[in-house]
Amino acid sequence: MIEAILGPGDLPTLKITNAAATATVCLMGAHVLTYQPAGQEEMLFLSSKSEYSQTGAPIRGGVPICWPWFGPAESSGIPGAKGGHGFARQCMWTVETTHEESENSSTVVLALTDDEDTRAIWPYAFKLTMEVTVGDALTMKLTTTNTGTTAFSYAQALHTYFAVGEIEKTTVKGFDGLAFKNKVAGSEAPNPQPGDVTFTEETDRIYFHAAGESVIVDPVKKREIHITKENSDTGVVWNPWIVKAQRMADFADDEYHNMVCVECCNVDYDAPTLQPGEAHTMTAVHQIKQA
Ligand code: TA6
Repeated sequence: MIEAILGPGDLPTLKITNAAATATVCLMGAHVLTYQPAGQEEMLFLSSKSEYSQTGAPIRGGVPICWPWFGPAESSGIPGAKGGHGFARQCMWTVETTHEESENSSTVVLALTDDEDTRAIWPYAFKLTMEVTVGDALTMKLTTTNTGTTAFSYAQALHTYFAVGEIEKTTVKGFDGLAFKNKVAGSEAPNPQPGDVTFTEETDRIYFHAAGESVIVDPVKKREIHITKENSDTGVVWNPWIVKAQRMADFADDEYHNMVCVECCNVDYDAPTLQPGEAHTMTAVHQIKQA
């Protein structure tokens, strides 16, 4: 079943229910808020202090879409840029299609096109679609089409917040041996990732040549979350830890214990450039497996 409901903050939201899972997708930002497979705990983290408004802070948790820039506006190179991670997550998207493929799979497609407000920030014609398939996995396909007459470059991320039992006991596999930028230190790390990613401090890393599968290993929830992707060569792992958690008004001080972001991206050298008429699709598949 796919229902139009008023979600948190009375924001228009699609509620998707089938035999395999339930999920909710807010039209503001085409923002996946929740995804819970049948018989499992919720996969995503949502802060208890998140705002839900078009004019306030972006939703803190779920799957924020970062587009057409990643990171602070100041470093985006876009004169009209305001705020972190682009404007797409604070625009109201439209529902393009909904489809129930089977009793175990449902797909919704949301769309965003340029308008005078977006063109005032970023002077290009585009169509964005976010295809969300809810089944025994959560699959998201983010497609950018250049509908204008001039080429443009952009950066993007599916900034997914995962619920974990305890960050200090959580490890993330799949980045072993990869070079990365340590955003906390503000520099490229001198050595590649040594083995699994573990968490003992604020962790904010952009991994390069990270096209492979990653796995969040959560011994407390006794589960693994497997992440595979297409057309994404960069990835981000983030946990704010103590001090940054205290600085975020839309994030409870102790919530850093129970979340980790593992993000599928096209950033840095991996940022796409589209000629008029060209399109690019980044796909991410997330599936819970018992540990
Ligand atoms: O992806 C990690 C990151 O870039 C961190 O540096 C931190 O800023 C996080 O995103 C949250 O960004 P936001 O704009 O949603 O507060």
